[in-house]
Amino acid sequence: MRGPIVRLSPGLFLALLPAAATPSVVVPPAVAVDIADFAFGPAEIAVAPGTTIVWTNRDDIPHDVVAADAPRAFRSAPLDTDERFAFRFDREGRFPYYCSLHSRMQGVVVVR
Ligand SMILES: [Cu+2]
Repeated sequence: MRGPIVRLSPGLFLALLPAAATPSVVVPPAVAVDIADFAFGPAEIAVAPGTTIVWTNRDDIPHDVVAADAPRAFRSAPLDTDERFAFRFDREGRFPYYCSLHSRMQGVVVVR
C-alpha cells in the first residue's frame, strides 16, 4: 500500500525498509456455490471470516445473488450462463440471500 509522499531522513528510511520488504501477500480462501436447476448448491454453507464465495450460474437463464437483510451487503447483476459473482465475507454472522428473479431460490452463508 502506498501512503502519501513524505520526506524522511535517510536513517528513518532505512529503519522502515525491513517492514516494507516483508512479504505480506495472503490469498484468502475461496469457496464455490453453483446456481443450477433454479437452486443454490449448496443452499447453506459455513465458512471462516475472510472467505470469498464465488457463485456461478450454470443454468441457461439469468439468476442473481441478493443479500436478504438490509442494508444489503451484496447484490449481483443478473448473471448469464457461466457468469460469476464473488463476495468476501469478513464479518461473522448469518447472511441469507436469494435470487430476485425467482424469489423461491434462497441460500444462506454462515460465517463463523
Ligand atoms: Cu433465479
